[in-house]
Amino acid sequence: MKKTDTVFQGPVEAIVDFSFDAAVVDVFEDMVNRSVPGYGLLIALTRTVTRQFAQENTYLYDLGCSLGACALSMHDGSINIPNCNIVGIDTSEDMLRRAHKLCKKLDRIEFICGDIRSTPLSNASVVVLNLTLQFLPREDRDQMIKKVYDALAPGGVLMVSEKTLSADDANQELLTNLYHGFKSDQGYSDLEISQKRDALEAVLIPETVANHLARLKAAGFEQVLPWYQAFSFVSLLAIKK
Ligand code: GEK
Repeated sequence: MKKTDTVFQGPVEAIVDFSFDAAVVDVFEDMVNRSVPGYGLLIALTRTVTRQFAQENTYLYDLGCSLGACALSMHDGSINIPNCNIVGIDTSEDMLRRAHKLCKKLDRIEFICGDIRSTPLSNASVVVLNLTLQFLPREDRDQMIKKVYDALAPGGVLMVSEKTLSADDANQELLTNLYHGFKSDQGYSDLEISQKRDALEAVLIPETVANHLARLKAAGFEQVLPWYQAFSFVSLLAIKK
């Protein structure tokens, strides 16, 4: 059964940087569903994108896989494609311990505990960075995206979903207020919302959609498009021709 996220419910004396530790893993499904507007839809549409782009005899990568929600969708979306194997990669052992349990009967999915910046990727047709790039230091992001481009076969796709920053101050303020409204609607108190925001401040560094598009194009992706948005959460597709 899903446990309710109460990580930031009580007053925290000193805010420490957010991390994907055992306490977060324990409530992760509840936390991500109540904190990312449209999370369930993004996961469901990963299956649709996979069905369109997965190629036989290739790997499908879920980078920063957490509990493997995208890996599971990629598995379902590639069910009729011969010899497609799914690889989920995450640095958090606590996450992967649970991901293994959730996916243990599916022999096409494997999980690797490692840093996506240094784990080799190759022969890919679908790569997903769902809410993960935002946790890498900014200076490592160009190289990460280039590495994905190099690992993709022609016709392959990268799906990047991120919390983004608006280029316009008034729009940023409006989207922030709407997002806090969404979190209140999910039952989070003002204290929980502000303590979580403070804990994420130094570790989740959002960028503008224009920055993301420019980086994807600079890496070589020939077709790049935003295809989904819920408040500041935006998803982009980048296709290698
Ligand atoms: C989902 N994609 O449910 N290497 C590997 N993993 C990393 C790294 C890194 N350098 N940095 C962070 N992570 C998931 C949700 S959560 C997003 C992704 C969120 C991992 C980190 O351990 C965590 O599991 C994940 O990236 C980010 O669709 O909770 O907002």
